[in-house]
Amino acid sequence: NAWTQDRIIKSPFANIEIPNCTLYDYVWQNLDKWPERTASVCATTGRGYTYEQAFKLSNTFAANLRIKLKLKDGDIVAVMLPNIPDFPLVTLGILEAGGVVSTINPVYTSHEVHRQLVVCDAKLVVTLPETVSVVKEALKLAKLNIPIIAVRTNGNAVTEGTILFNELTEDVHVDKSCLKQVRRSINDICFLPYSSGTTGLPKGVELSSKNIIANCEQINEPRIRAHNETTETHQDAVMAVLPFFHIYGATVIMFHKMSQGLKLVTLAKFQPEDFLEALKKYKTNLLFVAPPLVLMMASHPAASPETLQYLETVINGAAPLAVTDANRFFDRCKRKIDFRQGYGLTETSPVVSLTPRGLENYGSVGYPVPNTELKIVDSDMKSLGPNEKGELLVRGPQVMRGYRNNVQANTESFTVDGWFKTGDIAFGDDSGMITIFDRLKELIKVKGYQVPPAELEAILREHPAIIDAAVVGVPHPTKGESPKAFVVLRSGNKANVKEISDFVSEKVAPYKRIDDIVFIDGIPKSSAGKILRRVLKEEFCK
Ligand code: AYL
Repeated sequence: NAWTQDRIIKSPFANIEIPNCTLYDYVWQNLDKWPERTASVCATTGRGYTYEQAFKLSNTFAANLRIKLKLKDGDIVAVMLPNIPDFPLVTLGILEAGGVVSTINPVYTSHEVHRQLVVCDAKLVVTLPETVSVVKEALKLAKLNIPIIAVRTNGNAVTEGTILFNELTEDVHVDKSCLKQVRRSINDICFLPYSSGTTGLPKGVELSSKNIIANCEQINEPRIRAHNETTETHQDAVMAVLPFFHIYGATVIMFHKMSQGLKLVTLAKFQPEDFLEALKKYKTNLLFVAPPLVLMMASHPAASPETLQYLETVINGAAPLAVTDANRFFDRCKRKIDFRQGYGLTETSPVVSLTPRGLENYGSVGYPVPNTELKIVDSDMKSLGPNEKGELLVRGPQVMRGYRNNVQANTESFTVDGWFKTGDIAFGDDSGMITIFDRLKELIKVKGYQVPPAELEAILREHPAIIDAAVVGVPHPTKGESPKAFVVLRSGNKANVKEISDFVSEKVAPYKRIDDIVFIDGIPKSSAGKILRRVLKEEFCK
């Protein structure tokens, strides 16, 4: 009886209460139980912070954001950082100061950063010395003049024209009373990541404290939680290789695991050897992954049973995983591992469903987490029953308030009775167990990262020789998918694949690059002018 008479799939787990506090208070709620424990540590340098240090430095940072940088309640701060041990300090400090954190991928180009800064109206940017020049270029493009805070991870980095993070965290004499004036409540937006949703360009996803706290409590349900309790004598170590700038890393690894007192082992730059070495060195027993990482651990020569010996629980999410790849990984471990799968979206903070402990069905994404209802509908929005495939809809406290300043996208993304449309095609079995079958939306996922076709199409159309373009995702053996472009040249114009590919590469992060380009005479479109992506896929990608 997972299915109601109205064909709604209910969570098999008991409802949970959502604590009434801000995300900031939620994360630090247990601080006095483990002040001396390590909160975060860099996997390659060993630099890190205890919980008490992290709290104190972050608290001073918060006061200085109010005093020196005049941050006000609800101001947006762009955070463009890789996974460094300081990431939680930066984020929680901004939240404590009443700000909203908008994360940016640190491999973004100035073109991509500029777009996001303009759309989110940031008042401040936090980045590494290494990426200050990209940010400066982006600010120039955006005609913005806002302060840049640089987080130095080694003493020598050049940081001209920036404010140093450590100067804002270390002056102990700052007057903290300004923090009493912060007026933020559970329903206020506190995190603003970007997602393209079902169609178009990346949009700001408005997540409140309540959304994220709800999701932390949902994944803390005894049958689905992935970690062991922190005690006098025990602390789990979680490998933070998935980026904190993405909601999966932010909620599931950073916010939730810090609220539970785990040790975050941060890896700033992904190198298979460093990653594998750190798994052993820090005895990380908990690991969150996306499919390409599973594939790597199943095939890399250094991924031995010895290297993998401390892993107890591995949870995959962000893109579909082939069961054969999961099995190859188990072969490498040479022992039984608690391996599970989660499903969700940036718009849902992110977790919608998870496989509970002991459910060995690696093709499924499990059951809806507590307080979460699902529905599967056909193209006329009629509800379907068990084992029928259709679009998956979600209702629950983790669903975003909406896309920032985008009435049209919000109208398209929610039904009138408040269901969020995921754009994924799924089915549920009699027990309510969900399997993701396909993607209805145009979004492409490369290594679990979003690649919105509309973004690449807009860049292609800026090329002087191109009159029209369309981009679709095609299966890729290691990345999951990769973008393939269809290009229509202006009559009398010439351009080759390399020229076009280079033109795009200059403007986008490496994982969005296109090297598969096909010239065609016209892009198939509907009478309303929408690109018929299915037609392109069926005609050219089989
Ligand atoms: P976004 N299997 C298949 N597709 C998936 C899966 C999965 N397990 N998880 C996510 N997707 C796809 O916003 C799906 O198309 O968030 C979905 O609409 O970058 C899209 O990715 C959302 O992409 C976890 C672990 C959620 C990870 C996440 C993923 C968040 C990705 C819950 O426990």
